[in-house]
Amino acid sequence: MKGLAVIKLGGSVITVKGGVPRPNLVNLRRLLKEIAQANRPFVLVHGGGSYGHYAALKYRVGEGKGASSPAGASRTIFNMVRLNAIVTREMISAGFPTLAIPPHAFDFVRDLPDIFVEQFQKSISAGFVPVTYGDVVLDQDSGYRIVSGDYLASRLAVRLGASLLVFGTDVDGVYRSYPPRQRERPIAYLTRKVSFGATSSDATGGIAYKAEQALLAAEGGVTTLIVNASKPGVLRRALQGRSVRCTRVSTDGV
Ligand code: IP8
Repeated sequence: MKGLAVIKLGGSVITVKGGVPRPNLVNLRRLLKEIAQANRPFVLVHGGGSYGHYAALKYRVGEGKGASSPAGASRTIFNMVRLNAIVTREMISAGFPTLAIPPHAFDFVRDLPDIFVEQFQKSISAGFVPVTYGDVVLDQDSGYRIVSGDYLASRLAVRLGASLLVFGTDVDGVYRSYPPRQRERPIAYLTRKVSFGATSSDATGGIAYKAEQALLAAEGGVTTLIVNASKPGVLRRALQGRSVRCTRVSTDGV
């Protein structure tokens, strides 16, 4: 769909870090206002933050069926449902006719199931704004597994033919060093040839995984940006096609 933007809001931006799940309503409400100001069709994907990652690590859901149990997976799913209910409530308050599409209701063996993608197409056609999120999903090969919001955002952007994919994070982009040196600027154009600093401290692979998903979306023809959504105005400007300090993900090194 031409003009469609897929927006991934990172859990680090819309929740408060820590073992106790807590939303960051100040950021969430500001970002929804910015999205409204940008005035373009969009699909929202959100991450897990203190709702998803703490539970996923505690119950070892990311390590698969051998290490974890359906009971732990179920608690992790419930935490994400709680966060999604808050995001949905705030989207409705911000004026968006929101329709939540929970990944855990689908079988994700190999790739996004067609029926999942069709739910987005049908809900957009019916006038809704769809929202989905990183979750635990069924997988007929492995039983169940985690899918990250980054993966969903990247695959949905390609499959829905979106024009723009914005990863809203709490940093200005991807850096050559990890942790970034003082006053280091983010990589302006990330390609497969550029090496970057990365660590994996969460349940879904951190910045390296995000960069890979962003590269796959760019290779699928979607303009892809990694921006700092915790800075006021950045997401709005990115959605309006204005220049922002960020990492632009690219296939050809331009
Ligand atoms: O924060 C994580 O999604 P992400 C989902 O987008 C769970 O990686 C359940 C940890």
